[in-house]
Amino acid sequence: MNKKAFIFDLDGVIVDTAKYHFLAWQKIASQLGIEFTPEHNEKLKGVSRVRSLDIILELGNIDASQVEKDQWLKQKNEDYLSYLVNMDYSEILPGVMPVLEYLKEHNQGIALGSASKNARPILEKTGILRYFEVIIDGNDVSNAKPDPEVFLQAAQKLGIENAQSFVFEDSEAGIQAANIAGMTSIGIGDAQILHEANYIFRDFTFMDLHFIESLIKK
Ligand code: B16
Ligand code: MG
Repeated sequence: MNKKAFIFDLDGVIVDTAKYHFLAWQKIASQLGIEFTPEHNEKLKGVSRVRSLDIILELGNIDASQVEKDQWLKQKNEDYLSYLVNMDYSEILPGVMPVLEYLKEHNQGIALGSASKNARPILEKTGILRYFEVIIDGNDVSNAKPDPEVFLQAAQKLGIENAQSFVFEDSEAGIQAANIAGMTSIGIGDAQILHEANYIFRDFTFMDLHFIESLIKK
């Protein structure tokens, strides 16, 4: 059987939670008097919560104690979670469902490979948890993207070779992680930011199911 691994990032690929991360980080940044723009936010995509805070503090040249950092991390996550309360099926990005359905119908390996520690509740709230045979998230890995750990674990758990694995990613760090893992990287988003990807699509509505069919047959 031609079973391949299809590994999906979550934020920015399946759902647009990046906008909620941005709002929550922006609050912390403005509290600290740091200017934090959507351009800065690009650097946080796919990056862990702890590393994201460090990047923001570096932007403002702020030295903080661990106690202060823990407080801001807690505040950021509580604020972020408050945006997720009303999340439902309607927040799944256009074009994602036909791809998940197609892969399921064709008995392909489907995994989640996300840096987020909130991945499971998001999949539950949007009602798509059942599509995923394997979930590897921020609770399972010790090395953040661009380290390939999250994708390597996903493929291994699916029992599929890295070379037979395809990764959908919206972040530069995630594309680098997939490439380092020896997987095929498929960028979802801005072609300039994701130029290192093997394939790039503006979003899933630009991806024909024939493309997925061709990956399965590869
Ligand atoms: P959390 P992904 C990543 O998810 C986000 O892109 C990134 O902005 C966020 O900081 C990270 O998850 C951690 O998320 O605070 O929920 O644990 O894109 O890898 O699915
Ligand atoms: Mg992402």
